[in-house]
Amino acid sequence: MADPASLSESGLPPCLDISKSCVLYTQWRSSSSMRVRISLEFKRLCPSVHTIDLDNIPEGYKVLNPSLSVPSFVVDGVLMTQSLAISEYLEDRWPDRGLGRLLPERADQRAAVRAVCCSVDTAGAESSDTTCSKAPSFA
Ligand SMILES: N[C@@H](CCC(=O)N[C@@H](CS)C(=O)NCC(=O)O)C(=O)O
Repeated sequence: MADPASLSESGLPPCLDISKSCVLYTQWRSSSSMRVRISLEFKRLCPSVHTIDLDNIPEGYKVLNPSLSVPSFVVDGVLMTQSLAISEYLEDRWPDRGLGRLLPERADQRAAVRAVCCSVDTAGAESSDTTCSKAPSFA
């Protein structure tokens, strides 16, 4: 937990600029991308952020991530995919940053959190109305 003396005017710990080494590729209607954005916000980390239009994916992104999905997180040129894996990477690399831990200390409690994450992930994969490309467009 952050030392109260280190909080900014907003009451939140200050952001750490990681934009030189970390890039997030995201999409506003992507629940998986939202998961990573929440983890980054929780850790108060600010990567470089690029929005990918999933209906018109740029050629460069197709080369970067041939699965053509978001989120992608690139650290020092190394591609990471899968929102849960990216969130656990953030936890492993910056365990005590920002608002604290994403995962509890106790092994049984970590298992419980991971079980919830897996069930949300599975529910998303099995539900057709969470397919991002089928979400309504308001443009
Ligand atoms: N299990 C993956 C799911 C990634 C995924 O399916 N992302 C969706 C957006 S939520 C996507 O990019 N779909 C491609 C499309 O809609 O064209 C994760 O958690 O990152």
